[in-house]
Order: sequence, then C-alpha cells, then structure tokens
Amino acid sequence: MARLKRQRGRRYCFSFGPWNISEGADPFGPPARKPIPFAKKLKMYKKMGFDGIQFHDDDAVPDLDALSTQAVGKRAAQLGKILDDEGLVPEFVAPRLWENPKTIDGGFTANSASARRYALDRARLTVDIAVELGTRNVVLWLAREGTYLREAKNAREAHDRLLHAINTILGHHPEIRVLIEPKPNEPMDHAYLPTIGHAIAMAYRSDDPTRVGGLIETAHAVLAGLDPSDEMAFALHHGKLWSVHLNDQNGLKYDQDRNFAAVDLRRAFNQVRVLEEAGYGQDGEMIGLDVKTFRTQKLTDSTAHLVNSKRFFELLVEKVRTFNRKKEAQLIADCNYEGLERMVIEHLLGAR
Ligand code: XUL
Ligand code: MN
Repeated sequence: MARLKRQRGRRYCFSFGPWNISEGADPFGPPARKPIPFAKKLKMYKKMGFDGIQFHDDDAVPDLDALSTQAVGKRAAQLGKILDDEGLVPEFVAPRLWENPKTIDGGFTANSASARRYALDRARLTVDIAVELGTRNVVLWLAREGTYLREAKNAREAHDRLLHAINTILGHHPEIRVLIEPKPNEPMDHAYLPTIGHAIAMAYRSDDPTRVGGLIETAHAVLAGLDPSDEMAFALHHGKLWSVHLNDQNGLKYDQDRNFAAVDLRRAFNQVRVLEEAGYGQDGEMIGLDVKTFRTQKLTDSTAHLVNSKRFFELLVEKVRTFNRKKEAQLIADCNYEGLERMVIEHLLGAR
C-alpha cells in the first residue's frame, strides 16, 4: 500500500538530447530551418519542463577530434558547471561513431584495425566526458556495427569485438555503466545486437554484468517487429532498463521518431503501464524522448513535438492510474478477453 501511495504522487523526470531540436534535413533535402545555438537550447529545457539532458560526445564537446584529451576534459568540465548553473541533470553521453570518415564501415566491428583503434579511443574519451559532466551512463547506439551485405564481416568475430568494446569502456572507469540501445537496421541492412534480448545476453558476458544494461527506443522495437512494452518488460525483469527513448513509429519503414503515442495510442498506453507498474524512475531513470518534428514545421514552433510528447505521456500516466484494476482482474479470471478489450478501448476513448 505504501508503495502504491508513493507511486501515485510520483513525478517523472524528462530528458531529451539537443539533436531533438533539429533543422529538418533528411536524406533527400537540406536543412529547412535555421539552427538554434546550443547555448539557447540549454536555456529552453527547464521552460519546457525538462530536467535531464542527453548528449552525444560531440554535442558536449564539438570538434573533439581536433582537441587533445586534456582539452576535451577541460571543455567537458566547463559544460558540467554550466549544467549545474542551469539546474540540468546530464543523463548520458553516447559516442557518435557513425559520422567520422574513419568509421564508414563501422567502428568497433570495422574490418580495419585503425578504425577499430579510433573507435575504442573515442569510446574512452566519451567515458572521460561523462565523468566530467557528472553522469555514470554511456549509451551505445551501434549505428554502423553491422553490414550492408551479409558477407562483408565475420559476424562471430564482430560479436567478440563488441564485447571487447564494452569491456574497454567498463575498464576505463570503475563506476561507468554501459547502456546498449538496440536497433535492428538503418543505416545498416542488418545491425548487430538488434534487440534488447541480444543486448542483455551480451551484458551477462561482460566483465561486470552489473554495469551493463539497456536503453529501449519505441521505434527501434517496432522496426524489429516487436512490441515495445514487452521489450521493456524483458529488460525490467533483468533489472536492466536504465533509460528509454519514447517515440512512435508507423510500421516497417525508415526510423520516424514520431511523437510518443501519436501513431498507436494503445501501444503507448502499454509502455506507460509497464514502466509505471515496475516503479521505473524511482532509481533516477529518466523518461527520455527521441522525437523529431516535421520538416514542414516553422522555426518558432519547432519544439512543440517535445512538449506534446511529454504531455501525451503524462495523460497516459493518468489513464494507467485510473484503469479499473478490480474489473480487469475479474475479466481476466473469467477469460473474458472480449470484455477486457472493450474495457481498454473505452478507457482510452474516455467512454462512460
Ligand atoms: C538513432 C538513435 C540515436 C540514439 C543516440 O536511431 O536513436 O539518436 O538514440 O545515439
Ligand atoms: Mn534513440
């Protein structure tokens, strides 16, 4: 009972990365809006109701390839101070390994030894940045760790290399945690560690399984043909859901990063439900959003998708908390799944 009461009053903490306020470029056209400077974005977070901020390594320290390790550390420490002043919590840092010319065929799993060396160096630098900013979390979205064609890499060897990369990160700092963000495809035809099941299997093989977990993105689970709430439940079962990227996805096509709940309301309800029931957030986990606004959106309204996705989440928390659990239990006991389906849909539609 006490736990339920605590949950009722529980307030979620929301986060997003600066890349979620974007200029609207896509593979077929250049930017459609002027960029908003990073310093200005930082000032927008609190006003929009967000306390957490996510980073790629070069969001935190631009042009890091041109700087010495010491200079990178110094810049990261300066940013850490700015975040403190703004009252913002750094949630994670992720090495952006997919844009560098050295990693065009992958980083950790590249066939080229020098590309692999670069990827590991950059992962260690990401750890240094995370420590200076004040977060334990390093996220690995393994963008180009996969193949355009199946024969291009030795997949078994690639998994050895991924494990080595995870262990390298763990070994670089005793408190750092690795959060694997699985995605099955795009930009590659097939990515390694395409689902949370793969990620968690790898976590248990690592030098310190207690420091390897996952971040689940709604759209990525849908792209794998899986139900995001079941993927979350699987990670929660293992005590390994350490962050989420809530958004939505309209079927099996390019990664859309649509507003949370905007495509499939019921699927979103079930994600909120699984998080709420597990007490997600009570150990500092954040509700991260990885959403993109439409290319057509005007600059002045180009953050509405973040505020709206947060609102949709909060409205769904209310829907979860007001779902009649007694009636639900009775319908389940009676195997009356038609009744249960009607109850869910009526609840979501606000029918009386
Ligand atoms: C890519 C994706 C990334 C990661 C962070 O699909 O979701 O933005 O979340 O590197
Ligand atoms: Mn993401």
